Amino acid sequence: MIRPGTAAAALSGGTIDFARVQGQIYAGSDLIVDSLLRTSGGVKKTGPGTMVLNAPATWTGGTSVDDGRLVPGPGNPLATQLVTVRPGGVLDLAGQSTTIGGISGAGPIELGASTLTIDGNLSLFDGAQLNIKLDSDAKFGRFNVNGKVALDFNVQLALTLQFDPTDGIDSFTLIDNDAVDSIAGRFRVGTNVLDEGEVFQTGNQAFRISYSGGTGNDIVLYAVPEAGETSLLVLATFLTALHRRRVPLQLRSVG
Ligand SMILES: [Ca+2]
Ligand SMILES: [Ca+2]
Repeated sequence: MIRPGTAAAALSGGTIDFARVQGQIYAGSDLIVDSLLRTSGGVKKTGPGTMVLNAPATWTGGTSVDDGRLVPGPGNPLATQLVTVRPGGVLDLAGQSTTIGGISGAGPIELGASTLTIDGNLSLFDGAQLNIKLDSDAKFGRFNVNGKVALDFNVQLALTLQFDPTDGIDSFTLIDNDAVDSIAGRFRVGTNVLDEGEVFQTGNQAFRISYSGGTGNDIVLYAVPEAGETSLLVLATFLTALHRRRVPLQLRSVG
């Protein structure tokens, strides 16, 4: 186990060989890892601090984030890793798009407005939460999955809206799922599980969700008018029609 303590630290070069033992790296504060880690037992990130991995992860046995944050640095260091995000940990893209070999998640993933490409399966479980920013109609957090997508126990979707989308025009492909396999499971917002075609509200914006959007197996959000706007529109149309028909209102006493 490597434990630099509570000060910011760096593993700045060479190779650290854990042999067949799991490499546990405790980050009490910010920890930059430029050293190559070698093990066949996998690597586990613990401690409340943020570990930025800059060296390519060439070990076997997988990677898990048990506590604190794991940030993949530039150059797709986790491109061949299956990353397990445990409930106490966070996988944080920190503003950078990257490729990861696979994700099995029961903790939060901070996508921000970046793209996370998965060269394998995306499997999210109870406790998983996707934090996604919509900066514009072109820049928003999303997954490109070259594998299967499973959202078990209804994964929490937390959107942060940074602009005002155009109703009926703007759409956001949050999960671009390759091939023809359909997505298993559903998103939820708070306690509301989002069914196919359901409209939900984020701030002042309403979205309709589809799990069969794009090429037929992608999760797409469509900007739509708010429920209030829709009912006002319906009421206005009704009143106009009533006015045009000039139907006299008949009052009838009861009893
Ligand atoms: Ca697709
Ligand atoms: Ca697929």
